[in-house]
Amino acid sequence: MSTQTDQPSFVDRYPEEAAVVRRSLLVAFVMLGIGALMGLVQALHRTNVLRIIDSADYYTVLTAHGVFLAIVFTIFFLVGLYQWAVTRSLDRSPVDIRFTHAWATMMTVGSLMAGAAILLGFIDEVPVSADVLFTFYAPLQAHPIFYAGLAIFIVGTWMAGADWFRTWLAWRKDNPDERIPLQTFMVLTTMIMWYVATLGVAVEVLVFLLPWSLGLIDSVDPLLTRTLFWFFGHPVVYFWLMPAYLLWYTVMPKIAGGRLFSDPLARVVFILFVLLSTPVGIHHQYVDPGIAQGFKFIAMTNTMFLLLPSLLTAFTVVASIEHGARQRGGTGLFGWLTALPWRDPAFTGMALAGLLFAAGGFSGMVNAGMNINYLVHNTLWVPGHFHLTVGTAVALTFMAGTYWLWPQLTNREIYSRPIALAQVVMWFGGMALMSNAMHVAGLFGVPRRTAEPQYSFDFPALFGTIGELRLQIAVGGTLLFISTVLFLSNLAFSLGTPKREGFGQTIPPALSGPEDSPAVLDNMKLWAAIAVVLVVLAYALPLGAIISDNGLFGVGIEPYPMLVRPLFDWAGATLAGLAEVIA
Ligand code: HAS
Ligand code: CU
Repeated sequence: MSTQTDQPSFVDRYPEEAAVVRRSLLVAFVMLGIGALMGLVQALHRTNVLRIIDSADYYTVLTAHGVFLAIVFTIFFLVGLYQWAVTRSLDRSPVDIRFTHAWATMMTVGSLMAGAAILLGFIDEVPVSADVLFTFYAPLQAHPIFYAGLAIFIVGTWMAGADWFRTWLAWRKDNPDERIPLQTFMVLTTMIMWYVATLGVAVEVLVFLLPWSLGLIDSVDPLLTRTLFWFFGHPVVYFWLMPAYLLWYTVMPKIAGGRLFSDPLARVVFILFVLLSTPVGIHHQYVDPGIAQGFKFIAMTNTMFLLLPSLLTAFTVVASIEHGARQRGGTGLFGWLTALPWRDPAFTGMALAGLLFAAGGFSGMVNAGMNINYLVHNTLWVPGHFHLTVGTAVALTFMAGTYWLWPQLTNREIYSRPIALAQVVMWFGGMALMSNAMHVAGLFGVPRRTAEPQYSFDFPALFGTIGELRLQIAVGGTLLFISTVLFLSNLAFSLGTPKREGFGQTIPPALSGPEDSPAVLDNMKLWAAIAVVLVVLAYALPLGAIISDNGLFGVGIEPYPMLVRPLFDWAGATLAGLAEVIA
């Protein structure tokens, strides 16, 4: 958290940009609150501890939980953080701040549309619902407002990326010989990955799901739309992770009292994500019929390479905080650990997030193995995995990062440091309990995504091992909910702490700086081009095979007449009307 400094804070230097960042974070936190409430409801429901909803509404709750947290909370936090990072590291305002407001508004409107479509599902009298879960697989179908909202939200993120690229290009004109500052480098590489990845979901939604839910086409092919979804659905997990990595690489060493160990390694890591994030999506489809084993094998191999950037991150980030600890007087092989600023919730939150990510990364490796995946796929193991990754590595890092960032955005201290510390520790404890139990329950075959998991095993077993796991999940989920309430109320009270000066922060240069890294690393065009080639190699054949087997809209369904049929109907009716008038 902030210590007194004589630097002007971010909000003093860039008041309007700080307002955009604050607003984005606030939207993120509102979504976090709603999503967390849904999480509590479903954790207690499916463990049969407390049932306040009808099981028929379970998918509405689960969809709200997944979309509000995994899509809206994460991405709104990302755009706020990245706006801060670009402005700060280039020391420059956006080229046109109206454009910045425009994308923030687009994203908000899109989220409200998709969110409303989901929540209206609770009201039986209203014919709008979107109980399609956060993966919105066909043949589950949502109201068009859901897909349209999603599309608008994504266009908003594209505009945000364009805004940051524009700012960087303007900066480059004035600083032609300088290396891209690390934080901006991270933002730009993340966005290149995002542009490539979102092509899949854009085609899925605009060409298939939206026209289908509008009734313009009769059917879609579930395999094709799923494959397009996972084209996007794997890289989206790095879209959540990369802003957390930005905080781990650039902020965490600073809070630990040290410096980033290696700027070149950090650049290499982000480039590896650009190259490898997308050509792996089929690892979510190992059990899908209709995709040849060979393509699944290629996806598995690429996934194993994709472990590299995170393993490099584990090394670099731990080395950087060890440096910090030694600067603070820490000694010994492991003794330095005690010299870290454990009373600082920003540090402790990020460090605990990293620790649980080591476990989440391990369960990711298990998922990625084609043969072992058959054991865990569609079981509670998978939610166990992603609550450690997106639910902790990402979400806890974002909350911890907020404790550090918020005073710089508002000139107000966080209301209570001890509550903040308790909050991050409670998240760690709750998640350790819940995720571990989910992993184990998954190995017992307990399925994911069902309100009545007991169908899959004997009721008496509920009182045995699985019964205990059930309680661990309920207790863990409750702790997570309390932790979220503490986070949000601490922040709400921080809105009222007195304003003062002295919250400015600088980020010290890396031990091995950009001058040590080859200039080619900054060649954005080159990496974007290679990324596209790899995606084409990984996806052209499987997509081609699916389309040649099933057609675009399902076996035996001719897309052409279907797409133009409404047009024909309309033209026919008009002609008939005209003929009548003439007669
Ligand atoms: Fe995953 C399913 C494979 C990472 C999220 N994943 C999911 C789903 C989600 C998700 C949401 O191959 C479910 C989707 C659905 O609804 O069906 N995942 C992987 C692999 C990785 C991985 C190989 N996943 C993530 C991340 C996510 C995420 C990151 C979100 C942010 N995942 C899969 C597969 C499936 C899957 C299959 C499909 C399963 C199925 O059958 O449905 C890797 O990227 C993981 C690499 C990570 C590591 C860990 C490195 C450790 C670090 C810690 C450093 C420590 C620090 C602390 C900083 C190798 C970096 C220091 C502190 C001190 C005090 C010293
Ligand atoms: Cu994946």
